[in-house]
Amino acid sequence: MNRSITITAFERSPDGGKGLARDSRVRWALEETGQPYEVRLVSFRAMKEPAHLARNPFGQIPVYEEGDLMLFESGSIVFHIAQRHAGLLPLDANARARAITWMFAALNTVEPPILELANARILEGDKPWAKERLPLVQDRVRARLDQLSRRLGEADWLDGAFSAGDLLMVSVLLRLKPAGILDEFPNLADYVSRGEARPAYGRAFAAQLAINK
Ligand code: GTB
Repeated sequence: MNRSITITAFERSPDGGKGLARDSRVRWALEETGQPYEVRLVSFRAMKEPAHLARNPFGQIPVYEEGDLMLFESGSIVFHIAQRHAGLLPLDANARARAITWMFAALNTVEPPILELANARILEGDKPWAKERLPLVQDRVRARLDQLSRRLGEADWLDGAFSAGDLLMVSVLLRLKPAGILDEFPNLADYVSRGEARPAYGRAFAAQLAINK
């Protein structure tokens, strides 16, 4: 059986190669675990057509194909990669459960207010109520970052060695760079920089940039 890996990414990412689209976290996980992969590029129009909807019912990227396995949802894909290949989850059962908890925390607790902020700035910026709402949304992000910052403290990573939890948390926090809020929390800004300095992140970033520059 053909077990080669193919992921689906934007033919042209709206971020112009900043690496903020969610194929980046999947590329990063594949690079951390040393898995070669191919990329299928899709246009916004093709994403809503039946062929792509069969791969992802929400008409989005990323999609992951490996033999007869087809997955969507970046968190699920990173989890799958981390379970199948060494390097992203500890072997000790309790440490593994905690790393998985951080994966969920990144996607379920930290990413939602960050997405809300991105929507408030980009999609709703021209609405008459945008100016009033923006500070509220920014403060919700600050409240989460404050909690995360206190937990991280002076540690390099969230719970011991770098894990899929850090990979997702750094990926989520990267989305804040354009808003400038990350710099209000120096230990989180350093945490993100440590993630970006990983050679696997560098390879993933360069691969998406090569498509989008
Ligand atoms: N929960 C899903 C997952 O984690 O996989 C969400 C997937 C998702 O939102 N995909 C987006 C998409 O396909 C691309 S990543 N959108 C097209 C559509 O819904 O029609 C989100 C994204 C887009 C653009 C930027 N940017 O320009 O900075 C950043 C992130």
